[in-house]
Amino acid sequence: MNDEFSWGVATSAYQVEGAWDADGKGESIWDRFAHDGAISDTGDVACDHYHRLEEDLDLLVELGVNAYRFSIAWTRVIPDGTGADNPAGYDFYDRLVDGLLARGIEPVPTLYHWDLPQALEDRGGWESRETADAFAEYAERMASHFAGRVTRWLTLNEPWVMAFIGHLYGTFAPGKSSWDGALAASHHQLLGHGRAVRRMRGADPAARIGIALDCRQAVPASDSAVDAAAARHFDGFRNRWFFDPVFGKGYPMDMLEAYRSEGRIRPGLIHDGDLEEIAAPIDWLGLNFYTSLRIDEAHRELEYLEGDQASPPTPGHTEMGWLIDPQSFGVFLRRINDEWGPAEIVVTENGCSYGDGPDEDGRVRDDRRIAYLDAHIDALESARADGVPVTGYFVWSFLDNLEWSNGYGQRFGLVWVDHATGRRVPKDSFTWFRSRISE
Ligand code: IFM
Repeated sequence: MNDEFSWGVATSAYQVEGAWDADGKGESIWDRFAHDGAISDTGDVACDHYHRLEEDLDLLVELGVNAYRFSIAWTRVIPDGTGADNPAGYDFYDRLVDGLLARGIEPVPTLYHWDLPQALEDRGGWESRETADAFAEYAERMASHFAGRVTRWLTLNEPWVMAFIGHLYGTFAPGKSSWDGALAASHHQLLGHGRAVRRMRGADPAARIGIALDCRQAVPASDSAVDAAAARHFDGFRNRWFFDPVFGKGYPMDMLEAYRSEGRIRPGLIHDGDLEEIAAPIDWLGLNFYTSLRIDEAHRELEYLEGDQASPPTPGHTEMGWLIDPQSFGVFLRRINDEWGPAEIVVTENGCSYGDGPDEDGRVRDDRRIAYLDAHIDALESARADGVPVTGYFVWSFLDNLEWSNGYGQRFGLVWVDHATGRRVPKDSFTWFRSRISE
């Protein structure tokens, strides 16, 4: 692991790789969801990173980063999720990892960025306890295969999104919608995380393992007691439900009681010993931060539908409709340190969507992205100066990519991608980031 601060960029497999069925890859829930027409685009080609690997690795060198966060597509290495390996899939990630190491860039893989094998979904997916074991088995195989080459790992990316957008709102794969299913999916992901941590340590004692949790800072919309209570409830739904058990505090009692009284949790979901397994000590926390929300009584749970779809974007918001609030970034970093106390925090995602493309002279002038990133890095530096142990920062994203159900219309990259041809054009923010991290 680097002793120096990690400056990097992040991507995920389904959003950039393409080659959805190449060289023995199995079908994932996102392949199925997109092919069923649930979203307007597909990741079949995406940024064609699978075939443009060398070009993209060279771009990372040009950017000057010392770390690169990517995800492994489970179905590329184990097409059915359990059982036989696919050697060609391992070969792709070997080339990626070795290509990074040869260029002096640390590989930081995420094991699960929402692309569950469809074969596991057919057996119940994350609503089934068996998926936690399948995940732990897959994690162990990866840790064993990459031992000596990969040190820092992330188990899950943003389990809240998979649980609630995938299983309650239904706008992400697998497109389900029930409270008890969503809470089962959240619990089994966390159980899979805890089991994976233990098995990965057995496979590679040198592995340094974390999880990437996303958050929404919840700010009461007014001074009223009702809005304060709504913000607290929202914080439990969105943040504490994941942070508390990972850091050994169990599920927040207020949320357990609320969910039980509303009949939202399946009886028997949480087994004796599960919370101890989920709290398997981690070496570092990955934090994904984008925005905050003003919460009132009417919006105490439906944040994604109500908050994220603001359209058209207003000043002070990105093109996702997300409020720009670097101050809340600093608040949340300090809170993590005070409330959960991880040894290290790495900001595994931070960034913004703006559609700026090449001007007549071919240059992409994305000044709004530069302003967003600059303000957030300043907030991070200030938290560090106050003693918050932040050891890395990754921009989301390296390339303009498939923004899930928003398709290719939302662009988060430091590199503009022409999705018709695959042509890459580094944006002004690329040049700016290179110079900011070399200061
Ligand atoms: O694109 C996503 C990413 O996959 C997970 N975190 C948030 C990003 C922007 O929505």
